[in-house]
Formats: sequence, structure tokens, C-alpha cells
Amino acid sequence: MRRERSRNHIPSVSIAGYTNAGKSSILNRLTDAGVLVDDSLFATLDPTTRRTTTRDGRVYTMSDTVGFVRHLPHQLVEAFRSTLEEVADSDLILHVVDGSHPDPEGQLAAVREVFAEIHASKVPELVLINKADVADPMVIARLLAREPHSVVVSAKTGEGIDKAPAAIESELPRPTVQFEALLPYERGDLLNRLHQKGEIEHLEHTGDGTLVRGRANADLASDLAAYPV
Ligand SMILES: Nc1nc2c(ncn2[C@@H]2O[C@H](COP(=O)(O)OP(=O)(O)OP(=O)(O)O)[C@@H](O)[C@H]2O)c(=O)[nH]1
Ligand SMILES: [Mg+2]
Repeated sequence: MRRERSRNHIPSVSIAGYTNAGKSSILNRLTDAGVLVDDSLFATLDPTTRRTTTRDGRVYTMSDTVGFVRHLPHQLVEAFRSTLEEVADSDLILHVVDGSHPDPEGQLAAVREVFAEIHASKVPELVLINKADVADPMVIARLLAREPHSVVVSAKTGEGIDKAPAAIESELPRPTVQFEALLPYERGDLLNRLHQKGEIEHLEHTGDGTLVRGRANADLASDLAAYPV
């Protein structure tokens, strides 16, 4: 799946964080995935990846991961190597932290140690301060001050969840090639790929076809080049 994704340049987001922080609940809230949620350690033993879309229709993936713990045992690192590699390969890490935990800063730091171990420290990180429904507002204020790139949410009540997509989307890599094309109406397949993978800045139905302008990745842009304006 990872190989397929890199060939197609589909951006990927990994949800990571200390065990029991609410990662699977967040994935469910953001994608309606129906992943196992359980108030026990390591409820997620089977990582789950979902396809999802930006609000303007671009496809990206969102993956749940196994809970991180302080001093991740070596055997566990081995067992979850592919999941952990996926975190290091992703375009964005959604770092979920339990705002109601007695020591959320300690958990953030412990998880970042694991990021360093798995060579994921360079991946951009967006912190989701979760369990806002039961967290102490003073603690949330303290976390917000320390973590400027963060969003306060509750996977349980849905509070703040609507702010997450914009924050996520602004971190996703954007297609790089500027294009302009006049697509004949029988190339609905190309228009469909554009909706899923490109960014459409202008679209107009004309007598000669669909006039589109925007940004696409190199593969798509070269297919579009067959239809110059
Ligand atoms: N009060 C409250 N509880 C939450 C919230 N989000 C998750 N929970 C609860 O926290 C517990 C753990 O949630 P999960 O989504 O399984 O957490 P996880 O990070 O995926 O856990 P592991 O996969 O085991 O590491 C469950 O009992 C959830 O119902 C929240 O926003 N508020
Ligand atoms: Mg889980």
C-alpha cells in the first residue's frame, strides 16, 4: 500500500500518540472508520488506514497506529516496524495527547522520543489536545501555550473536531505543477483524477470542452498536456 501511495503521490497522515490518548476515537470522528475503541492498553494492535478527502476533494490517507509508551520495548518495535516506518514516511503526524492525563507534557515528550528512535522527527506534527470534555481548562491553556501548533478537541463530544480538517489540510503537500487544459467532454476520467489529486483553481464548461486551470502532480500534468488550450 505504501509503495502504491508513493507512486501516486497520495499524501498520508499518521495518527500517533501515547496509548489510550484517543487515537482510534479521533480517526473514527475524522473518517467514520469504525475502528475498535477500548479503554484498555493497546486496543489497536492492527493498524488501520482509511482513504479520506480534503474539503475540496483531494484524496489522502489517514492511518491509526499502535499506542506509544515510554521506552517502547524492543520486541514491540520489531513487531510494529512497518507501522512505525509508516509514521516516519508520512506527510503529517497527528500527535494526539490526552489533555485529562496527570502529565500530558510527559506523554508528549515520551512519544517524541519514539519519533526520534524511528527517524520520524522531521515529519511535521500537529498536536490534537484530546479529551477536552474532561480536561482541566488550566491544563489545556498550559498545553496551548507550549504547543502553538495544536487544536483542542474532544473525540467523545465532537468539540473542536470541525477545526481539525483545515489544520490538517494546510500541512499536506500541494501538487506542484501549474497547468491549463481544455478537456474534451469524453475525458471525464481525467477531470475525475483532477478532482481527486489536483487543485482546480478555475473550471468552465465551454462549447469545446471543459476549460480547467490549477495545479497537479507531474504524472497528471503530463497527461493534461495532451489537451492544450
Ligand atoms: N472523556 C473522553 N474520553 C475519550 C475521548 N477520546 C477517547 N476517549 C476514551 O479514551 C479511551 C481510549 O480511546 P482510544 O480511542 O481507544 O485510544 P487509543 O489512543 O486509540 O488507544 P490505544 O490504541 O490502546 O493506544 C476510550 O475509553 C475512549 O472512549 C474524549 O475526547 N473524551
Ligand atoms: Mg487505538
